[in-house]
Amino acid sequence: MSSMSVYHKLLEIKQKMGAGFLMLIDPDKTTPESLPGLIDKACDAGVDAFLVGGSLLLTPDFDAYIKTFKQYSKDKPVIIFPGGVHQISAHADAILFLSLLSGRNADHLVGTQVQASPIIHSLKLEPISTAYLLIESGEVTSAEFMSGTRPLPRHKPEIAVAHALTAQYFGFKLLYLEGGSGAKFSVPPSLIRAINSTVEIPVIVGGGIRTPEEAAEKVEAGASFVVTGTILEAQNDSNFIQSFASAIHQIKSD
Ligand code: 1GP
Repeated sequence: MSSMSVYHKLLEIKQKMGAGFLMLIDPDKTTPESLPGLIDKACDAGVDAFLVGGSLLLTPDFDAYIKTFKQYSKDKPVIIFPGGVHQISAHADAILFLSLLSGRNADHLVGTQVQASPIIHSLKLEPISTAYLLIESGEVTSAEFMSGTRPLPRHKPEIAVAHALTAQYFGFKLLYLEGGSGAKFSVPPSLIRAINSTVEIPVIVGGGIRTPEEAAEKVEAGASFVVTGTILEAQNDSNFIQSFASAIHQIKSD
């Protein structure tokens, strides 16, 4: 990795490609044997960076997992997407330093982060401060259940915009609109549009995105980054991953 921060690398990807394609890998859903092939395929097919993590994490040795991951990820950033304080590793390039701003559970707003900060500091891991907003997506998701918080209503953009503005005024660097992994319905473009026309923070959209067309729709609405996990794990096919990359990258910024 170059000395440029991962955050700036992400901004550069957005600037060059119009939007970035982030692939979420859940350590609980991959085996050490399948990992090299999967990462290799993803890098060749146009994935810009990897998010690694999950809301449960049954995999016993997260550190070793990330170390192995880094052996295959070439120059693509490996960013931890933590489900808890046990998902921190010095082998990653950065960590999304999340605050679950849509919820009112103090542990997820600031408590876990206070436990994690000294560890992140001692490991010299780059934290990327990210406001995490759960958006209602048709049924109870793991993120909703595990955090014990209610998601924001999907058809009340003014509530989501108020949260997004709060994130901006707090100084968060990224805003993650999350439908939840495997969500029935992904985040509506109308909501992304409302947020994007009000705040300046780059927006990540993920959860339940199953087709390249749906991914493109998020970018057209203003998403700077699109995350897909479940569908790529299920299909595990180069052409399919490539079609997502083309859909996300086709819309260039001015
Ligand atoms: C979940 O946004 C990510 O945190 C990705 O969701 O697994 O549904 O693609 P999917």
